[in-house]
Parts: sequence; C-alpha cells; structure tokens
Amino acid sequence: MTDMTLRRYLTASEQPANLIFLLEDIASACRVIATLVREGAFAGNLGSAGAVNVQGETQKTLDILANDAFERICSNSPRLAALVSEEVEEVTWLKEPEAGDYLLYFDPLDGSSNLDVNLSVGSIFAVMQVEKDGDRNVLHAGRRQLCAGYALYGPSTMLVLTDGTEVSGFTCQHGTGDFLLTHPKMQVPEETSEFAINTSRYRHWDASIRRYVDECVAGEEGPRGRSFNMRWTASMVAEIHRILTRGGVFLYPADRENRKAGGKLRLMYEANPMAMIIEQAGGAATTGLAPILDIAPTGPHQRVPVILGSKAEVARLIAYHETEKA
Ligand code: AHM
Ligand code: MG
Repeated sequence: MTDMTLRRYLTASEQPANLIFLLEDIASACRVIATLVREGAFAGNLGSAGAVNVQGETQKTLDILANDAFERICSNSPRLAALVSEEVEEVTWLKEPEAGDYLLYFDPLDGSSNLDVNLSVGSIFAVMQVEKDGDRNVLHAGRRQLCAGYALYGPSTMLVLTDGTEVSGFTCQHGTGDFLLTHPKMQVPEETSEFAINTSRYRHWDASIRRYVDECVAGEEGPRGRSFNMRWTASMVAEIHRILTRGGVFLYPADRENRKAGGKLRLMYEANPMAMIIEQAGGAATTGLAPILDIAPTGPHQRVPVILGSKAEVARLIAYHETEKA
C-alpha cells in the first residue's frame, strides 16, 4: 500500500507554494463534493434547481452545492484571482489580478444527469495564470494550462492530476480522507479496440464519424478486420478515466443538430483539462480538424467538438475528417 499522500507528492514536485495551496484546496473541495454526492438522497439534494420543497423553500441541486464548495474552499488560496465555472455565467473575480495570479476553470459536477440513477459523476478543473498586472482576460488557449485534473466520484473517490510532466492518480482513503498515490504515471495505451460515443445521435453525424463507427461496428468482416467494443456512461470523467486505464477513444463531435452551438462539451473546463491530461498520458485530443489545446477561445462557456484518447484512433479520425473536407 502506498503512503505517498497528495501533499507529499505536491511538495516533492517543486511547484510554487501558492499553486500547491490551490491544488490542495481543490482536493478539499472534491472531498466535500464526494460526501455531498454520497449523501444526496438523505439531504434531499437530488432534486433539480428551482424545484420547491414542501416548506416552500427552493431546493438546491448538487450542481449548485458543488459549485459553492469549489468557490468557498478555493477562495482560501491567496493568489487565486478568478473562477470560471460551468454553473456561473460571469467570471468571478476574487481580487485585482496581478501577473502570476492563478485562474481556476472548473465544472463542479460533470455528468450530473447520472445522479438520479446513482452512477458515476465527477469534477473537472484546470489552472492558468494571469499574464500581467490588471489583465482581466481569462480566455487563454489550453496550452497555457499549468495543471489540470478531475475527481471521479465512483465506487471510490479518485483525484487524477497532471502538472505538465506526468499524470498521477490518487485514491481517497476512507476514514483519513487522504488522497494516496495509487496510479502513478498513468498512460493511455496507443492502440485500442474500444470506442465511446452517444450512438443515439447517429442520424445527425457527419460522414467522417459515421464512417469511423460503421467500420468499428463491422468488426472482423469490416475494413478494420477486428472486433471493437463500445461503452457510454454519459459521464465524461468516468469515460476519460476508463480510457486512461485501459485505452479507448471518446467522441462528442459537432453534428447537424449541435453544430450551431459549437458542439456539446465546453472548452475551458471540460475539453481543455481533459485534453491536457490525455496528451500528458501519451494520447491525443482534437476537434477533428485542430488540436483542442491550440483553440483560441472566444468565450468562457464556448462549446467545441471533442475527440480524444488512444493516439492511433485519434489519428485515424483526423484523417477521416481531412478526407471529408477535401
Ligand atoms: P453536463 O456538464 O451538463 O453534465 O454535460 C456534460 C456531459 C458529459 O459528462 C458527457 O460526456 C455528456 O454530457 C453526455 O451527453 P449525452 O446526454 O448526450 O449522453
Ligand atoms: Mg459538464
């Protein structure tokens, strides 16, 4: 059994103290959210926002409670200048920004439609830095992320983190609440025979996505000459965790129905952090036409097409997109 706690790991990493404080605050928020999720039914928190309980009070959803936990706990970090949350329309400024201050992007509870059916959900986060004193711009490309990670609230609570050198997985120990390093140097296997996509959207897909999925489904008799497996948990965090563990490819493409909105998943706190993690673990992340991490953002809640996972499959999908475009 490992005795490497998150704190020991972070202090050995030579990151600046203020970044370590922030990452520890994020871990604390995730620990609190894990409890909120586990006890949601007892506390009557599984309802939807805006619903009114029998006392006539407005019910809070776990989405909002999880956002409150991030905001409250991470505001302890002295150099945290701003929060960009899926749950909050405007950027929340905590201080006058100075060069080197941190910007935190997060989705406090991703996949929350899984809550009602007691399946895995997660939190996703990334950290960037203020460029110069007084600069209130939070729209930086994902390449500028210093750290990215997610917490997975599954059978066990895990925190998976990259600081741009490696991807490390920590499991929350029941009782002490410590995050202990259980999955060092996580790597995405280059080849895979598993894909994840919401196939109910087949009728909306572009030719490149149809071609890829059709060829996988055709199995031994098709052009790929082998069988593929499919999974869809409707929780991006659980999906990415599976891909980090045993390989695979995840797709939420732009299609005829969602293209106007840009796709489904959000760039700043879903696609970018996951793209950094997957790239650091030896995988690849693209919109189909460009690397996710190179997108110049246009808004804090911008949506983008997402394809990420094992390198060889992502390369094949890029080639199919290029053929379709030609
Ligand atoms: P959310 O941020 O509103 O929870 O939506 C994001 C989630 C992802 O976790 C998941 O990959 C996807 O939406 C599921 O979409 P679908 O409902 O099409 O299955
Ligand atoms: Mg989300």
